[in-house]
Amino acid sequence: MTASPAPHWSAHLPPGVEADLGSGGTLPGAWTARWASEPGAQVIATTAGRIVTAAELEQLTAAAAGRYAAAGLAPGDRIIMSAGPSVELVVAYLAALRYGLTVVPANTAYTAVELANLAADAHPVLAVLDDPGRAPDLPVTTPDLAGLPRPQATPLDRVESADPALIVYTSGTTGRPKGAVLSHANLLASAHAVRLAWRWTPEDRLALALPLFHIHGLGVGLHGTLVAGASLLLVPRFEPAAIATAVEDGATMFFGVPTMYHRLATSPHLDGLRPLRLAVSGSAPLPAELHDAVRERTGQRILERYGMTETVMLVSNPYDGPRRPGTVGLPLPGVSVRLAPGEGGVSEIEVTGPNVFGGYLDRPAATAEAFTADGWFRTGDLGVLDDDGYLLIKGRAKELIITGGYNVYPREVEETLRLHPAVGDVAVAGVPSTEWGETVVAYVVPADAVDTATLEDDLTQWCAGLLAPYKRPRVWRWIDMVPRNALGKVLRHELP
Ligand code: MCA
Ligand code: AMP
Repeated sequence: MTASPAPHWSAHLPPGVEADLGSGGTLPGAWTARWASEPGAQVIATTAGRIVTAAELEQLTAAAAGRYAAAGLAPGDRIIMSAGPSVELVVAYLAALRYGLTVVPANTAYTAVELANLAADAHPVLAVLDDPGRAPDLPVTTPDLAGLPRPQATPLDRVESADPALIVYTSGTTGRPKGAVLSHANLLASAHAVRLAWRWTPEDRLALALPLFHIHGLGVGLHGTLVAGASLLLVPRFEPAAIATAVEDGATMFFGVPTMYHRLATSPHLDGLRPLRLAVSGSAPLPAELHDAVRERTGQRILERYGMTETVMLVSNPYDGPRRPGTVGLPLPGVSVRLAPGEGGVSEIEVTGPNVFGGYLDRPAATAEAFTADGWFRTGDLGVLDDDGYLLIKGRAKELIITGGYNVYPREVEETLRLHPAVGDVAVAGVPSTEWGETVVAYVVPADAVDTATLEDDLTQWCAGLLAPYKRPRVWRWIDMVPRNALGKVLRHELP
């Protein structure tokens, strides 16, 4: 067993600073303390010019919590949130946590079928959706909560640090989705860790163009901003030009997935990154060539970090000190990383820390499998440590495709395609793509001799009704047989 040599946390901390990763007790505890100390501080700005101060955010979230109470929701209830970034969505989200609800974020690209699968597992009492038609079987409201009764006075900020804040669904590999339950303590520890490591201060303004239904946008971008007492500029849709404008308007930080950096680097707006204090990349591997190209052309040294839904943020290149392209850096404050015994120097990354979740909702077997006997979380990622303790991610033990920062589980796509009568057998895999990191490819054995052009159209239609666009195969290959081992497991590396 190789453990990342201690003490690496100090590499992330300014001299003399001790990390108190529980400061504030809960997410609302940390945020409201900031709001009370600087009521006039700007917290949210929109590209349309709207400004929300700390005092306004306190009032807006209290009123929104009052609507949940008036609608008969009780602390501990679960609500689905699936909407594009807006002040209303942020207010509805923060209010839910202040009131003690557990939020289940869902991709806005999910079809009604995917949303229904998630609801069947999480049993939400309400869904907050841009398009209420997406959840015909649930009580729904839009992010402004206009569908709920007028607010009633209600106690706020009574949650405890061990209470669940988020249930984030990560996988459809076993047919049923798995919800990772993250407590206030887990999310708070990670927000403080990145606040300290990335020197996030109240003077910072984050250009936030990430979706607010994944940990990257929500748990790092939004939570980090609020814990730091900083502000964010909500960019409703990622476009290179919009990021350049956000920087002109005073953004000091930008967080993106590698696809976003690729698009910036191939646009006329890359220079817009130059004035940023910090540009962070995560959710998928950032090619070292892309890191180098951005540095050469703008001077910006993108800081790559590594995290997961179940663990929030784990490892980061240092703010002060060498940022090594092709590595994800050193364990963040509070996090310990080790490599399981493996062959050839590459083995599974295991982690522990206050940021690591307690388990999957109602899935004792999956939870037990996710942890080692001595309680470390198995990431399913493969890595090596360099001589200075920097972690390099060398692949995945889990079957997962990451396209544009979104996760696609080959099994879910295969099971969807197998239901089509013209499909005899099928395997799905990711192939390298410069823009997306990986692209989803389906290898289909037709059930009968058919015209493959017609079959491609039929299967494309089929997927459109059942799968979010990013999960749908972009390339179709017609094969005679799916390579499998003696146990029937698909040998993806043997696919043509
Ligand atoms: C959109 N499309 C995609 C993707 N996004 N296809 C594959 N992969 C994707 N990620 C589809 C669209 O539906 C459309 O399909 C076509 O691609 C072109 O869409 P386009 O307008 O170009 O895309 P976009 O809307 O600009 O989106 C690209 C994006 C987006 C901005 C890179 O994918 C994105 O926001 N990604 C970030 C995801 C994220 O936050 N991940 C964090 C999760 P058609 O042509 O058929 O209409 S991981 C996490 O949270 C952990 C903790 C971590 O470490 O961070
Ligand atoms: P998710 O389950 O959506 O939270 O995705 C987490 C997965 O994204 C991790 O297990 C890794 O496989 C991958 N990931 C996140 N950040 C990085 C990174 N910087 N480099 C490589 N893979 C990453």
